[in-house]
Amino acid sequence: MKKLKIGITCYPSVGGSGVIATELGKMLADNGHEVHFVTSSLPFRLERFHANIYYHEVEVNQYSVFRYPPYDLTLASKMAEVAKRQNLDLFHVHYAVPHAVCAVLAKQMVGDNLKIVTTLHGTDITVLAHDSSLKEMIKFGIEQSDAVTAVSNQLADQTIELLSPNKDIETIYNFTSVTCQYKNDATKLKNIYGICDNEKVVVHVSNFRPVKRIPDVVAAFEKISHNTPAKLMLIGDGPEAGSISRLVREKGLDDKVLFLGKQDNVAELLAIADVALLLSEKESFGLVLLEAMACGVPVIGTNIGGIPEVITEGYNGFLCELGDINSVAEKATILLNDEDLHKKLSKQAMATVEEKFHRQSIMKQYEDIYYKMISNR
Ligand code: GMT
Repeated sequence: MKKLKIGITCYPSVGGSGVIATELGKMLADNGHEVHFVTSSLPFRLERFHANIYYHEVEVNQYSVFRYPPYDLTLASKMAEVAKRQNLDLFHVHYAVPHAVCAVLAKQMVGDNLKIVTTLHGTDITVLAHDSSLKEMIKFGIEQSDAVTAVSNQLADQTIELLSPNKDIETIYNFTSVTCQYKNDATKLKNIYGICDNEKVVVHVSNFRPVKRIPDVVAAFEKISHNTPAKLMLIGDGPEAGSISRLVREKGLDDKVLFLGKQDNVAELLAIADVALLLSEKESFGLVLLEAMACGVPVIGTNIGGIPEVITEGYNGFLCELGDINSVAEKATILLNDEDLHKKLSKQAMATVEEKFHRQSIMKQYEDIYYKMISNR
């Protein structure tokens, strides 16, 4: 099979979509394809040299004639320039707005041979598609793409329901490159954070947006800690960080909650966790659930969005209804105090990652789409 020249555009900062775009790019490069990232800064997991990977920075200039810097136009122009110069076969963009729309513009500048694959990750559908000023633009980005994927069936269905696009949307699940490699260093790390041997570790990882419902995580942890000696690790940062730390203080939980901020290598921290909580009100997939499972950590999530496609009740974790703190605390308490059950779910969680979300098989699904599009040229 001919190796491809693939452009990738994503949000490079910390976040599941950037992680997926970067890890997929690395796997494609390992498989012999030439991969060109066109982004506003270096994607955070692309820190080291990687053969077959090139990085093209989008530099947005400030001109006094513009009230706002023209990021989207500069990106489209950079995508066209790279596509022409490197003779790219396709652009794989993450998010319909602005990235798919920028790719459409780039394609118009370069010619029809450049194909566009758009992956929907959630927010452009679950939030922006409700905004009438953006709805038609999102639909346009989807319809003008040569192929469109969504990270869960629920997101694909929701997109069709909201936008009725004249385009098929294929589900390709997320995957993770995180592995269980740090489990043996757990005691050392627990000592560093002052976690006693008898204490269980509950973890939540997110970008601290209101949609993640961190107050529910804190409330559930408070109930868990009544019966079970435990610590809560909060990993990440974002708009809610200040109010959450006030909430923790008001509840008198200061000595039980660790605020660890943004962390590049969550796998090391997940290695000391006993259960991960993701109690969001919107979540198209919940990549952090998969990362926790890969580290053998059973998960508890809300029965929302794509989460039920990741969590199988009683197999790799538990599902609870949105806001049902009592049920979260009850299920977590059972899990944390039943060693055999915990062992079984931990093993099954790792098996889920290998079987349903296997990284190589997911890369292959993307590759198949790329080759199908190229063959239609
Ligand atoms: O959850 C976020 O706010 C970040 C956002 C992103 O761009 O990374 O996450 C979305 O994409 C992830 C990767 O596909 C999914 O795992 C998240 O569930 C999705 N977030 C939402 O749907 C809220």
